[in-house]
Amino acid sequence: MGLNAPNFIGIRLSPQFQDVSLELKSALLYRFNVPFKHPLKIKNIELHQREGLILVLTDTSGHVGLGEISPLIGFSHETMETAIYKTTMLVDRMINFGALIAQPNAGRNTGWSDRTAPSVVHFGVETALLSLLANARNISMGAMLYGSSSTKIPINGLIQSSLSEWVFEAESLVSKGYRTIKIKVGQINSVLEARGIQDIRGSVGPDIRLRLDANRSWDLETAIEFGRAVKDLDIEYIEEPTIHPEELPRFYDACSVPFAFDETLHRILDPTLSFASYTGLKALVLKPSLIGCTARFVALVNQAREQNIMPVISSSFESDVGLAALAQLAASITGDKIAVGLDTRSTLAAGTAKTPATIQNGWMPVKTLTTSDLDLTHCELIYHS
Ligand code: OSB
Ligand code: MG
Repeated sequence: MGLNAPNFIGIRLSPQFQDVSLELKSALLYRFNVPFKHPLKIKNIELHQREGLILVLTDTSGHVGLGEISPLIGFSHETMETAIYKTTMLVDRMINFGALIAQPNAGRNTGWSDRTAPSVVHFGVETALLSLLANARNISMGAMLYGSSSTKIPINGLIQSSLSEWVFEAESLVSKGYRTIKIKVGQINSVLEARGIQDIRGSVGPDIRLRLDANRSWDLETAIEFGRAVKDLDIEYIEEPTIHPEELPRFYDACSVPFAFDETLHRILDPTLSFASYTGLKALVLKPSLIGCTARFVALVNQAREQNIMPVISSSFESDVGLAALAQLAASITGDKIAVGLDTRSTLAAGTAKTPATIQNGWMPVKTLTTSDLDLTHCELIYHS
């Protein structure tokens, strides 16, 4: 990292963007509500629709940036009302602030930023600003941060169905071209689930990568029992197998199945804690809308890279606008190298863009979005300035 990396609203940009500045002119905030095709069950909560906000920022030169702010019930700590309140406050403050200018080496607060804003608000507002800067230069927002970007990214196909459909679903994902599959476990009996994973491995063969996610469903003993039953199946990693993340090194000691942090990264971590002390830690699953501001997201990516841990960008069931931001970030951070967790759009019956980024052969095309790409059918304008 060059010392002279320009810092824009607390985000370190790629060194060629020393002279970046913008002055916001106006903002529109839409509230959307789209149904899930089937009720989505996460953490014992059943969701029937996805609600969220789409932020459209315009600067004084007429460039536009889009962002999405969609708190996920059961994962985000804030309600929609708080998100709306914090977003409008932040946007008002930015508009009144005047020119936002990148500063060399700036580590300090820029004056308008709100340290108490929820991470989902940081994600939406910061990606809207980055998307504006990127649209003005005809590049992707990942390139604003990292200088380059791939045009498509590999995706881990997601299996959330019940055990009896796992093998069918896995085969169907493989026939569609996915090379990495993620299966949600920890839903029913762990012994049966371990057998289900054995069946999946038996049917997809050795070349497909298998990731598992237990969402902290198990006590240590159950996790180890499950781990031992799948340890010869070449599991790439299992996300959050135990209720208490402190127990993960013991889990790995007992069964040698690599694990990943996901939920654990959604709270403030002890800054002296090193990931290196977690033997068996294979990946950080990074959901930018849940882990804090972009600066923290970038810091976690860098920490992962330094310690040879895979950064795996993942969605929180955002609509098209949020997914486009995540895809652009992933395209610059892991590019065509690491399959990422963005196979969530197909759970929604509708979206916020006219043409969603369809996954083909297990790859998602990386697109930038602007106002003409928006589908506002499911949106209601709730604020403008
Ligand atoms: O536990 O990984 C999770 C989405 C919303 C909330 C939690 C999770 C998820 C996903 C996203 O699984 C898809 C993926 O990571 O492949
Ligand atoms: Mg997870």
